[in-house]
Amino acid sequence: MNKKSLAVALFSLFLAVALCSTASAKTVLKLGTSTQPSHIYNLAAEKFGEIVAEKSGGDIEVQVFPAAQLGSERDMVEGLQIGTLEMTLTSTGPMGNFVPQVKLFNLPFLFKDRESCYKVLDGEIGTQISDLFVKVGIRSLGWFENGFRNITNSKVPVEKPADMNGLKIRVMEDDVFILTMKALGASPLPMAFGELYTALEQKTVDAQENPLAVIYSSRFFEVQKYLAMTGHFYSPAVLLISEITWQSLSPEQQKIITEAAAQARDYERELSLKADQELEAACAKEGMVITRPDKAPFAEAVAAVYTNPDVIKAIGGGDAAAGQKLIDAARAAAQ
Ligand code: EAX
Repeated sequence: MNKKSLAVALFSLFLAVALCSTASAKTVLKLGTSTQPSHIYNLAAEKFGEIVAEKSGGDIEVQVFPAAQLGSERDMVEGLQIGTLEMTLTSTGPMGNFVPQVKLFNLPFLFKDRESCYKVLDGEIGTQISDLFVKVGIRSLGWFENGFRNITNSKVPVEKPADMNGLKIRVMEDDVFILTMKALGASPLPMAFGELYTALEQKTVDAQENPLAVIYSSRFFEVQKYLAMTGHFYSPAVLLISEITWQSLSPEQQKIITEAAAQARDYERELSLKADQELEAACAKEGMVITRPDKAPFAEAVAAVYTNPDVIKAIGGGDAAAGQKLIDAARAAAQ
């Protein structure tokens, strides 16, 4: 080996070592979601990543994996618990299986409007509930937004609860959703979101319900003719980090992540509001037939969910009196 090639070899070795050591110094946080890349969760997750990268001077890298590439929402929360995944932005759909008190937010027609959602979620009740997550190995970085959910189906324009009679509808995996759809006369089928498009396409189910931002980004208009603006559930989302990951971070890194999460939450809520303002027209343009039913008969039909003893007990974490107290407090604050 002559001097020049020795120098080149040494330099390459130096570079390789330098690159390796930078790579190992970097903290990589994988963040999974269930929705399509253009959905607001992923736009907010990318924004979160940008803020974190900037604040940490590139020391922390957030890698976003949309479309259930890392598993269903439930799988991802389980991954957080055992430390095989660092972060997820998920609906509260599966969360009641981990922290039953979250079922409170799954109650139909609980919130009057967005303002009342934020008041409850960002206030005492929302904090009290998200503080419980740490006990099951996950940490909440704030309540984000999935949105007010509306019903789509391939069979009938829904104007009143009776129109839902017998409709086979996919719901998220929680008994509060199942009970609500049964009270409306439909036949609910719990299913992970990742299987939904195919189930609608193959007509395993006739119907589903989701916020406009999900309906549009998942192109459900290709397989669903009718959209009823029922707004029956307000669906919060929550940004979660594995407690194992959290404890491995420095206080400075934790601070960066907390601050970036708050900024990304505000950004995402704005995107969600904009989606609600714009996507009804966009769905109509794609050929959906849209109805705007009177919500009162729907709210009346599902009133029994609030008095269901199993639901009340679950919301209280096994204590019916605590559950009732939480429901009353949320209802009072949400109006
Ligand atoms: O979190 O499962 C659902 O219908 C959710 O709304 C969706 O995965 C976004």
